[in-house]
Amino acid sequence: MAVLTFATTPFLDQKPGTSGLRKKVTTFSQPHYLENFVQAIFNAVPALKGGLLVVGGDGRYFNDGAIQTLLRMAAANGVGKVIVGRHGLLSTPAASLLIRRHGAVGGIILSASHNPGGPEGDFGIKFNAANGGPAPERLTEAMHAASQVLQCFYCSDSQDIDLGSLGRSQLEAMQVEVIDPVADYAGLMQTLVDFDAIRDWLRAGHRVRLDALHAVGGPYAVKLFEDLLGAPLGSVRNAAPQTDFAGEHPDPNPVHCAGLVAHMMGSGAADFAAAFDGDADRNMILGRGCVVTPSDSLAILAANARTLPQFRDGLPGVARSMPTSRAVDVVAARLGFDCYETPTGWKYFGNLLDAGRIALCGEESYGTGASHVREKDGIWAALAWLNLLAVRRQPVAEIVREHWASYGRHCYSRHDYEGLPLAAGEAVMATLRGKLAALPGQTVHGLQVSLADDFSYTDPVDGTVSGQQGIWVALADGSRAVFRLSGTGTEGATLRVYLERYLADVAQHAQPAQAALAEVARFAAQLGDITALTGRVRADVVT
Ligand code: VG1
Ligand code: CO
Repeated sequence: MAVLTFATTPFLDQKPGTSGLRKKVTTFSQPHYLENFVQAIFNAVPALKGGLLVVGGDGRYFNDGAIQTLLRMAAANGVGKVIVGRHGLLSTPAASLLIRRHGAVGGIILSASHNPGGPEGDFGIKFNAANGGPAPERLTEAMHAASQVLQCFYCSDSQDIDLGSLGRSQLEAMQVEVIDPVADYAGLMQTLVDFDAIRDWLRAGHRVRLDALHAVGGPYAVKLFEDLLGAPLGSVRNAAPQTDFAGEHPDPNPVHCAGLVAHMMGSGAADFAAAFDGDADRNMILGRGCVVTPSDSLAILAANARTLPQFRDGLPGVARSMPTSRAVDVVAARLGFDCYETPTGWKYFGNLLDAGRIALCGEESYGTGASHVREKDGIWAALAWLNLLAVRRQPVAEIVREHWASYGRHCYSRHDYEGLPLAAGEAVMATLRGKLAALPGQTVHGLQVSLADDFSYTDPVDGTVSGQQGIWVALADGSRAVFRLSGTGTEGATLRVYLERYLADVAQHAQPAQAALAEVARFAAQLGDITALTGRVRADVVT
């Protein structure tokens, strides 16, 4: 074995987005592309020399080869020890847990999360810091900067490591430990959630359906829901991780999980269902005859926090990303804890969680999580909901209705315009920015604007300022429209339009969200000049 030095030249596009560097597999498999970014990580995080690194991925196409390269480069860069999941698998929340539990300097997660996989699909790589959370902006900026001046990378010429069997081996001077990807995580869950209560609830005849969407959540879900909680075999669907997610989109929302939604709307529906994304950090919660919006899910978990052993002592505070509905704000105000509004992306919750200011947080994009790790956690969210059902002994739909009756309903929807030419996406944002100053007081499509701004966030813990995080427009009737461009896509631009309308009157709560939001949707489309600037008359994905 020998450590070799390879001369290289920078790739100009190695700038991490909302959650790591995501590109097409075809981009990542160019000579030196992966190696350059991995070397940029090592250059930006010198503490990895001699330190402990956690490595794993969601098992998508390119995962296997990339992990071997990563291990050879880690050894060549002097990493002391690597902990890696068997077969190179780790869900994102499990990786976060391992970093924290073993005192690692950080972790490298190979995932493009909810993006499609396969040779024509997407791949991604992200670095999580010692707190287990996604690298904060200053660190991703340092990685990007390192990638732009890169002249060489270091790699061992060793053989592939056998990742199929548990145990320790040596690669150059680096120790490699292959671990069971599920064990620590399953152990942690049992300290947070009342498994006995859920077992009783299941024994009473309640049925659950969990859909892993052929992704890494499968083994975790089988262990927790079937093995440990005793749900019948087969309760977890699509449980075997596949490199191309069976050609499907591993994104748990009603559009990409139409079959699951149909089942839950039908006569033979289970009592509870959930689906997870490619790296198992997202969740969609469903009950018989209902899909719970992620914003409502966060608010309902916050309102019922004390039913969960993890939150027995109550919540210090909660946080949501800016486009997430304000349903949780209303709960926080009534129950008397703080509520923070952060930019989109889990990295912004890290400081608040570390400082103990919040213990629960979420995003409208089917992300919910808590202080037990520093990532959103799909399986945990499903367990927290089951805990709630086991305590309240009511159907999901009834819990949601009662929540709305008590707090009012925040009707919510996200309209995505995908695969736009970059210039078109940027034109919509520029047009909106140009209109901002004059907007308050104006009437557009019959709706009056009360306030509007380009969201800027000052981290209350370390003072970091993040500007231009999305344009929000608040209407006089309490509705809101938010506009931003996706930072996880790999093709052109994706424009996200987030719509919210507050209905206090219980007599209005039963209406379908799209009907309740129709006016706000027209307002937003007109304000952003979306048809004129993009040529699109309607959104591609409405969730
Ligand atoms: C999207 C979501 C965001 C989420 C991010 C990563 O980002 O909107 O809320 O944090 O994906 O989630 P964007 O920039 O495309 O809107 V995951 O499950 O892909 O790690
Ligand atoms: Co994800």
